[in-house]
Amino acid sequence: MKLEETFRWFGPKDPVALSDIKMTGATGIVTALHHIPNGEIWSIAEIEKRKSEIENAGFRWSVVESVPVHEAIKTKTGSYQTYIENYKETLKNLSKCNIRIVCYNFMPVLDWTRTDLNYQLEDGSMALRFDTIDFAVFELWLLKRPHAEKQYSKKHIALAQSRFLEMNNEEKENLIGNIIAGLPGAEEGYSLDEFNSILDTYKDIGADELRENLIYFLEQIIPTAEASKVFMCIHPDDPPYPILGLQRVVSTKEDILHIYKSVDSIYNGLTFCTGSFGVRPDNDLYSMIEELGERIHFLHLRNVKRDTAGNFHEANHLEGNTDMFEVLKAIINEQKRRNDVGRTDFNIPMRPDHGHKILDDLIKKTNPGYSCIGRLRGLAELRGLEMGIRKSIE
Ligand code: CS2
Ligand code: MN
Repeated sequence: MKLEETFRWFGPKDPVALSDIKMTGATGIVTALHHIPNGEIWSIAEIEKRKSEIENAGFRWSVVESVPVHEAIKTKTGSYQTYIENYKETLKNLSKCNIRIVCYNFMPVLDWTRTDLNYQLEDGSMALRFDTIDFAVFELWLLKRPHAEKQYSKKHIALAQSRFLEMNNEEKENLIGNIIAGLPGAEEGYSLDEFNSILDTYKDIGADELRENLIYFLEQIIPTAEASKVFMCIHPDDPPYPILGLQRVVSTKEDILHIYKSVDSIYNGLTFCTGSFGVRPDNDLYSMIEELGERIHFLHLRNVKRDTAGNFHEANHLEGNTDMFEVLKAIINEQKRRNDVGRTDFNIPMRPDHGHKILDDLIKKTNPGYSCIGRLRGLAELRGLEMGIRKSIE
């Protein structure tokens, strides 16, 4: 009943090659056709081409992460119906190629967001970090988002102002790039001017409207997913709360239960990301796995270290605020439940999500968060923890 060990690979241009991933012990690959513009249909030929690259290297293409959701669908404007029909065609084509788990997210405009991509830890490794004061500097003085100050306390504004005054131009450019250039796997990157205009498209979209647009999207595509036997699994918001005046509605257990109930199908499922959910101290990950487990089709296991001011950075996989022992115990209980009711999907694909830059990662070009050796360390630690738990209960 072992979890399927997977590794994310961004395709032939990824500085981490399939031959590198082979040595990590992972057997499954998580990837997407990142070269196809957001909203276009993925043809069978393009899917098969990528699939054969993966299978020729001795892997299974276990999960698509992601088939991106076009902004027009999230705002339910313009050609959203066309993009929904295209999404359905992509799902049918993936099914014809026997690829059956599709991750996606519904974060408006920005995908996962960090302020620092090279946060130095005391052991010399580098981590990704979200600093709330730096983020305020970006929003208030670099982006100059109208009325943004209303969302900050006077103290926060004062702290951000003094940090802004200390920053040189290179630091300001770096901060802007980190936030809007789009991190790996994200759908879009923007210039500062483009960014302000696209934020505007969401000015009348509050949490209720965004949630309605998500449910509408699911009501349209889940019947196709069911017919094609493709398990959809939404990835939570990262960070898991509204930013830049943009709402986020996939951040808590209640958000997921609403999604589950609105389209009641096993094919309307979840990517359980301990890193994203774990940013919120009010998310009890262990009970969330118990309650949401039935439709968890994909696992991102990583850890974050939070402070009381809302800042966080990526921690080593077995450190940070989340007890990964308790997480894996809860996952193993879910696997047992599936086995007991005769479900065969208990080898849930898992990936070590992000990793620090360590050792040679530090002298090589790597995608932020997607180093080779740092992720390898995470995978190895998770593998050992899972084995220890499994053997102690067998
Ligand atoms: C990660 C991201 O945010 C996360 O937890 O899984 O790196 C993910 O790749 C992006 O959201 C794009 O899918
Ligand atoms: Mn994740």
